[in-house]
Amino acid sequence: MAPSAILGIDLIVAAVCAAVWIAALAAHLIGARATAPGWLPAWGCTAAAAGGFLLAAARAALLAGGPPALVGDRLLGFLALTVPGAVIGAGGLALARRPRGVARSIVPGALTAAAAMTTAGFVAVLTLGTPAGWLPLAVLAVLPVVGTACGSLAFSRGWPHRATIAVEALGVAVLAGSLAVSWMDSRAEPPSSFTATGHHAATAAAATAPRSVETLRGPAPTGRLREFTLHARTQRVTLDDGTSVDALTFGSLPGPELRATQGDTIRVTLVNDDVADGVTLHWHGYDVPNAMDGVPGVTQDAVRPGQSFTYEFPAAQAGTYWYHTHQNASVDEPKGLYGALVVIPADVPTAESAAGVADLTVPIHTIGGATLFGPHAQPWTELLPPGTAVRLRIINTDQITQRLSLAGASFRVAAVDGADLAGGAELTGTVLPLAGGGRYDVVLTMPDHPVQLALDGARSGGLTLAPPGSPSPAPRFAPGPELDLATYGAPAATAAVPPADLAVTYTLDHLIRFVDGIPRFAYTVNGAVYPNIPPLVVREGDHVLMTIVNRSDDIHPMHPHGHHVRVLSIDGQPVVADLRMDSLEVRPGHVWTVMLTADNPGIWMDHCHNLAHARDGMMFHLAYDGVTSPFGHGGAFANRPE
Ligand SMILES: [Cu+2]
Repeated sequence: MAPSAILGIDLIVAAVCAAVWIAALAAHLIGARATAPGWLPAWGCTAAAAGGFLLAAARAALLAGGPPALVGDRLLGFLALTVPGAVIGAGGLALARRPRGVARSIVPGALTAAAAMTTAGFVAVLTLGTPAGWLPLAVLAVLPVVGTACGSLAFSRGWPHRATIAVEALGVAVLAGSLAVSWMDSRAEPPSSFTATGHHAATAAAATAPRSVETLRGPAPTGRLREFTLHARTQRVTLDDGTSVDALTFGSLPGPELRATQGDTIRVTLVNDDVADGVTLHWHGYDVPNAMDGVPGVTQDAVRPGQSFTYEFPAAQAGTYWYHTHQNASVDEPKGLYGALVVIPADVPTAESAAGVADLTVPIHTIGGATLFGPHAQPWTELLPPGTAVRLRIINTDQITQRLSLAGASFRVAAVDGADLAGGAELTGTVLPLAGGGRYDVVLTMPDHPVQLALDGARSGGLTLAPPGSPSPAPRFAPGPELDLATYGAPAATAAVPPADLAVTYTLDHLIRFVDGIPRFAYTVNGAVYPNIPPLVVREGDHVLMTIVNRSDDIHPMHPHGHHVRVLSIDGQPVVADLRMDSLEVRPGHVWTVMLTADNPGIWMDHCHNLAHARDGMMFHLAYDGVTSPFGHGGAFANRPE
């Protein structure tokens, strides 16, 4: 069984297990009344208790089959809370079968304890996370005892008509316990702590002098200077299907495509006309100097209405990238503050320089119920003569994974996340799953009939490449097997993977935590939420082996800023090619191992690019030893990086 299935079923079984013990307690309490039917206290209790035992056995079998890294905390909560609760409850019922006497008064206390402890066992599933600390577990274990004591007291004082006190005390105790656990794990580290920790602490004295992120700029401009100005503004946009949306744009929807040639210098002036939240420009996948990364509160202050900010960086990497605001990004990026950034290798023929070449950028974005392919909500047709060498630069600017089909021609995936992928086989009918924020460059030779790019689940839209004069039917998604990035591309020399200087594990989860002081079902990294997730502190030149474990029931497109990582394995399967990515589609239950080479000093975000997940906690810093930031969360500029 897939680990995500184990965790999901365990959540349900734990809830039902708690429910049947609460039912057993209720049967006993109601049965104590003179008017209750005689079978209720005897058979009702016994049946519920038997159900509780069977469910506990089911949890044991389920968790025994899961990898310890994924189910360790579940086992801990199960063994410490659910099992003792079931034993105490069943023990109390067994004693009650003896002749009337002292033993009979044990039953309500035992059943209250069973209900409280199995409920705490369920709460542990929602709150503990990995690595599971003993302290939160101890808090959860103590509070059922308090609830049990209060409940038992109600009986010993002869308050059978107020027996609901027992259940209420239980509920209050478990609620208090779960909030206490969530609160403890929500305040692990002080925010903005970028001092060296872990293996570097001993050598921190030898570190370079402190440097501010503001000093981490690129070299003096070289090559041609490519200058652009982007005006961020509120705009009502009429789409080509006739509908209108209230958007935030960089002048158009999507923002203008910025194109440069490798070796140029890119200079972009961002002017905020009237976006009240403030804006920044983050260059997604482009490994810019840190001061140009556009993260409010880390590398700059948000650009308020009427203000401007100039970004400048060398066009060192060729490939397909994109830009978007990083201020209040979970709200404002989906509204339209995004565009494509394309850098062409200096020696490659382009549509401008050579005949028979087509190079189309296809940012895909969902807004107001419409799916945009580029600027088009309606099906978009491009007329191309047969034999044209086509490159489609597909960008997923949405939060979720998008599944694309390309029908009518065989094709190759030539680049992933902007980085060339050599030796990929020709594909036919293969579905391309693309992570939020991710990119594929797909190449094909135009046949003498239409080729259609379509999105799974889209109500309209899509791209048709059609020979002149041929009909162009509306694109439809064509199901097929999915591209497996682990096996695609030419084998890379495994010897080229350097030994790791540092190994870290990040466990992604969905747990109850306090975010901005409010308890929520949050997205956690190692049990904590931003800004309390300890930063990953590295030194220049470090090779960091990162293991990313997804224990939640959502896909998390993890996005390290400023670095491409080399992907070593996906869900345990070694990656064949030299695969470099910046947007990792970590699916539920999957484990990725990647190698990050610390070659771009600064303080960088590493976060889930489902931006709502980032807002709800799934965001931390990759900080180079000795780098400091004068910027902060909130403040006069209301910096909100998520
Ligand atoms: Cu996520």
